[in-house]
Amino acid sequence: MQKNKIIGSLIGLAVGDALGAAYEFKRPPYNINENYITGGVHNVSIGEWTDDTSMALCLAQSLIDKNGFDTKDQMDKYLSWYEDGYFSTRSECFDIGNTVARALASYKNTDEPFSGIAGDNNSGNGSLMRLSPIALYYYQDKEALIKYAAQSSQITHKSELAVDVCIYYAQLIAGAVKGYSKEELLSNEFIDTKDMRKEVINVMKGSYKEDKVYKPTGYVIDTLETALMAFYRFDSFEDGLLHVISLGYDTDTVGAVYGQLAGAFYGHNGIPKKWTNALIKYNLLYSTAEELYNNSSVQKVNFNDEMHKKIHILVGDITTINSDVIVNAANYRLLGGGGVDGAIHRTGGSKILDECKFLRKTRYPDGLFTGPAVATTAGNLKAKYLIHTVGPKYRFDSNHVELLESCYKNSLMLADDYKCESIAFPSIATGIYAYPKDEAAKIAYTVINKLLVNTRYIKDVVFVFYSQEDANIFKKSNHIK
Ligand code: AR6
Repeated sequence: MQKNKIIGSLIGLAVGDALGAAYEFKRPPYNINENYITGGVHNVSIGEWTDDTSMALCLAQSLIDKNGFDTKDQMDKYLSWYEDGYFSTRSECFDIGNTVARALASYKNTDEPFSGIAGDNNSGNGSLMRLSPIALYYYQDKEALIKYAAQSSQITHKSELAVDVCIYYAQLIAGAVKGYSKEELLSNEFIDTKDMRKEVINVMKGSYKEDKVYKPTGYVIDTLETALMAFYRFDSFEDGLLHVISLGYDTDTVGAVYGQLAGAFYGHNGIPKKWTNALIKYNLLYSTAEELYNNSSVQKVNFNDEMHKKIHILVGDITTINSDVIVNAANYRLLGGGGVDGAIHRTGGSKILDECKFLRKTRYPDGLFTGPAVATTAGNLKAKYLIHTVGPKYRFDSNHVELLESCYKNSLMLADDYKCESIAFPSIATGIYAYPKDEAAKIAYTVINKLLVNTRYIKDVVFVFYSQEDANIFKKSNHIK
């Protein structure tokens, strides 16, 4: 779900830009075509996008290359776009906003990335138009999202209005990626307005709901208001986009701004194929968005407060844990053994063994392979279910990484299918099966951290270690304090 939304946001930006490009600076009323057309001030071809998308691609690529936010690298990439046509549809840059051009000139002279132009008079929409990669990369980490949305503007647009709008809009896009409804996203409670400029608060509080003439000029407040009006008023990506572009003025940018949010909300599947298919460099846009997704889902956050999902680390005996699901590091025979398996069968009692024997007679006559997961009663344990999974034997299974990933993934998803809210894992395969504890720690944490955003029911994941030393290895391997 998140992937469709992340790709939708970047492609949506480009589609809005490309559809609007041929109408830039036109005054309404005029007829718009439901397909791309050629022409306009830059004489664009069918599906050709402009500076909004080029800059968004530079920003996305920088987040990917640098594994996070790096102002200097972003400015270097913007400069190579400006000077050499990097991420342009042509061999050169053919469209650039004044504020961006001034900031880049200043950066070239001073080497100072925070070269943004300040003041209300410089509140153009040039930092908003390229914003979505920030939201797509940091959607799980609210603090970083706000900080970097602001800084991503400040390097070219230091105006408080431009910065506040970026802070606001990045949170809307992130919320849309997470699956919030329109009502939730647009409610007064969704975003903290403290310290925001009153012009921005006025829009947030609903000026976009008014029945009036919207004029999407290059002023960031106008752009924001028009994009939100369309997002609020229409029920599809297509209808909202056609409407904002029919209003004239800065059509490509209001299209791109609307497209970032609407694309995240309706997802890639919600954008008409006639528009995605004809988009220039569609594959590049798609693969960049996919890479953003792959990177963003393994953010350095160890839990997501907003979604109330948490990863806990506990030291103790897993058979005493109070959790909906307990995972057993079993062996293929499913009939008990040493280590955690032995402890679980001893404490859990004979009902577990009876069900395991039944499974062996029915579904698993040859035993359970390494990687899959199967649920049984939890017997006398304080859990609703016991999930059995067989870890890889480190020295014998050459594909031990994939197998260990599968153990965690399949157990988590099975618990979610059973509508459970909490799950406790032992350190699978790190005992008798001799998986090095630091390597296993990284795999376990990365897989769970990545998948936890997608669970419908599971909110708490507990990693249970038999000793403090093992818990410390886990923390150290994953840079957890
Ligand atoms: N609670 C929490 N963790 C425990 C407990 C416990 N009660 N007991 C051990 N550990 P292992 P494996 C830790 O050997 O490597 C069995 O015989 C332990 O310190 O149980 O996947 C099965 O039947 C270690 O870090 O599982 C299989 O034949 C981790 O749990 C084979 O062992 C896993 O150690 C599976 O080997």
